[in-house]
Formats: sequence, structure tokens, C-alpha cells
Amino acid sequence: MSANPAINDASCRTACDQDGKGVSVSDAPILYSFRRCPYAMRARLAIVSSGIAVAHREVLLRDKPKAMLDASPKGTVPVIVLPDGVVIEESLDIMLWALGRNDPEGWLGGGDALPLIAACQQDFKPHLDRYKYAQRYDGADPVTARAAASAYVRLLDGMLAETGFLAGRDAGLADYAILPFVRQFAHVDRDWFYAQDWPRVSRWLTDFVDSARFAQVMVKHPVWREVC
Ligand SMILES: N[C@@H](CCC(=O)N[C@@H](CS)C(=O)NCC(=O)O)C(=O)O
Repeated sequence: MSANPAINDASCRTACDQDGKGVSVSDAPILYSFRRCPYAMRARLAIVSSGIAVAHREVLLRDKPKAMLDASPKGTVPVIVLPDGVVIEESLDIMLWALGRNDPEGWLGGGDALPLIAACQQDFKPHLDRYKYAQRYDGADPVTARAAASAYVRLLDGMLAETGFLAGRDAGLADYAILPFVRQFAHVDRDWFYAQDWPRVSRWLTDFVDSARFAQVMVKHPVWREVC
């Protein structure tokens, strides 16, 4: 597996058609990403695990590049554009695409992760948003939202008690698809989060945040500019 499969596609695509490591940017899938987005994080985690080289285009959400919007008018990150023009514009689909091509760490082997990931989206994320960004939602009360989101975290804590990871004895798709959102939840008020009675979730999250893999996907890229 490549140590860092992301090619820094920070400038003109045609001007930098080689990354110096023998991988042609023009042959690599293009990943539009935003460093702090949990959806983009989960996509980057799977891409790095798969070892697939991608051309990384860091975007600003307030100033999305035209090339990205042309490929994916819905305007969310992550988006991946394959060399044959196919566009994958949902983070979970990007994870499944990458791991479907190459899954050296066996992330897909941990049972059916999809219901738990769907529950993250349906039962946790809306409350997380109302907790973290209460001012954006009419009538949202952050403490009420935090309590509602906590039900999902407690569910995870119970699952982690069985085998250490959501996917089983090793981290897999469910862990890496969900961890970036639990991290976002924890970081709203770390003192509160780590004082709660969910020791396995706390350890699971701490191990993730301290991991080399997380550091690898959080490397800072300059914002990609359409200069050509
Ligand atoms: N369902 C999408 C959601 C992605 C998403 O909402 N990403 C956010 C950033 S974390 C975004 O791009 N929002 C658009 C914006 O803020 O303009 C996925 O799973 O990829």
C-alpha cells in the first residue's frame, strides 16, 4: 500500500501531470475534499486504506470550484471523478468504491455495516447538527439535541463492549464511516463528552484521533485553484 496515495493536485492539472512518484495525475481519480468535513474524512480514510492514488483537490465550501460543480452540481464534498468521467458524489459510495477495488485491511469483512451507518445519518447526525449549530435551526436547544444524540453514542458503547470495534475484532467500514461524526460530536465540548459514562466510545475515539491513519488523512493541502 502506498504510504500516502494522495497526490497534491494543488495547481493546474495539466501543468503537474506527474507527482514525482511515477503516478500520472491525469490518470488518477480526482477527489474534491474539505479537510474538516466528516463525510470527506470517511472517504479519505477508505481511499488511504485501499491504497488507490487520487489527485486531491482541496476546496473551500464558500467558494467551490466550477470544475467540481460541473461534475457534481449538488455541491457537496466529497466528490470523486474517475478517469472515465464517472462521478461518485456520496461519501459512503466513495468508501464502497475504494474498498471494492482494493480492501487490504478487510474493512468490508466486518458484517453488515450499512444499517448502523444509516442510523448514524438518520438518528445521530440531525441531533449533532442541532447541538453544534443550534443557531442555524429555529427553536433548536443544544442541550436537548445533545441528549438525543447521546442515545446513539450509548448504542455504540454497548456494541464496542462486545469486540472492541463496531466491525468486530478489528476496525472496519462501520468504525471508519462513523468515527468522524462522533469526533465532531465530542469536539463541541470535550470536557463534557469525556466525562460521560461511555468508556469504550471514549477509548475508541481517542485511539482513532491519536492514530497515524487519522494524521495521514488530516494532512493539510493548499486550496486547489482553477488556474488553467
Ligand atoms: N450525503 C453527502 C453529504 C456531504 C456533505 O453534506 N458535505 C458537506 C460538508 S461536511 C458539504 O459539502 N456541504 C455543502 C456546503 O456546505 O456548501 C455525503 O455523504 O457525501
